[in-house]
Amino acid sequence: MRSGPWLLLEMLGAVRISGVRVAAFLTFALMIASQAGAVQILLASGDASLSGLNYSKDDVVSFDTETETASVYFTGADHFAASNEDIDALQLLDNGNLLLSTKGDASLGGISFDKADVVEYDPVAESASIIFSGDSVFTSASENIDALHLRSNGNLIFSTAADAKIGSLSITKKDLVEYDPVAETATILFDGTLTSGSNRDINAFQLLADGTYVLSTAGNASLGGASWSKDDLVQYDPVSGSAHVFFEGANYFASAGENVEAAFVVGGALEEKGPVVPEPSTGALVALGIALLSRVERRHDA
Ligand SMILES: [Ca+2]
Ligand SMILES: [Ca+2]
Ligand SMILES: [Ca+2]
Repeated sequence: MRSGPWLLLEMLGAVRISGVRVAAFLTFALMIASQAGAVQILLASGDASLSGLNYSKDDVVSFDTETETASVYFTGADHFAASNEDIDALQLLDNGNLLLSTKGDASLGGISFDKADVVEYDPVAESASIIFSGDSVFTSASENIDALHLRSNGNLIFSTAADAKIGSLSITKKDLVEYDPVAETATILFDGTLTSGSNRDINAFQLLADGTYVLSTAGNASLGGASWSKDDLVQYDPVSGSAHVFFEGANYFASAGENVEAAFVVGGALEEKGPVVPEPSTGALVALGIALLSRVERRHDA
């Protein structure tokens, strides 16, 4: 099946030889529109209402950026041993298991863990294992992991909810740390002093396939030309230093001041990078197609 430029060339061929050329352009415009920016975001927050869906702080919600609808992806009450647990970091693994951390002590899949731990949970088998034991890594006490991403090489990238120490390494809640569980070494991946704002505590993170970051913070923050609130999600390019908001919570949460505390973009890719460019509507793409068609026809008539 042809795609991209090849398909475009075939469409242009259809314009010259076919009586259904407008339909061809409409099909092309609709195809582009349906591919533009359709992303599934898994997220967790406090008890909230998102796009009309009421959910709890122990749930994971799936939000579709194209249809702007939300559905419950993981119902905490069906899995946690106790009610009112609070998910504060998550990642969906390729095998369907969830990596998560909670804001307090919790039990899931027959094991108990605390806020500094990262747990891998199999929601089908309802079994769990601790893949990162915070208390055996942090030199400081009572730490809380509030953002995480397990790399394919086995390293765990995380943030903490307060200043912390791993050996001689001092960490702030605004930083991202990469921990190598084999060498038992930790390094600062992202220096929180790069951000500005009232509360730059990173509380959601994902490393995307192209090397860019998904970030959220616990308050208002700015980085790379973008400013956002705690209910937003940002994509940051550490190479170019640019950032843009790709999920604006104020558009979808029923209440102001919600806090996205965990997020994972399914598939690990966002199509837009760099500064925010308003996405063209289907109508605009159809109009562009018709305008191009009339130019082609005029040239053909000349
Ligand atoms: Ca935690
Ligand atoms: Ca943090
Ligand atoms: Ca947030």
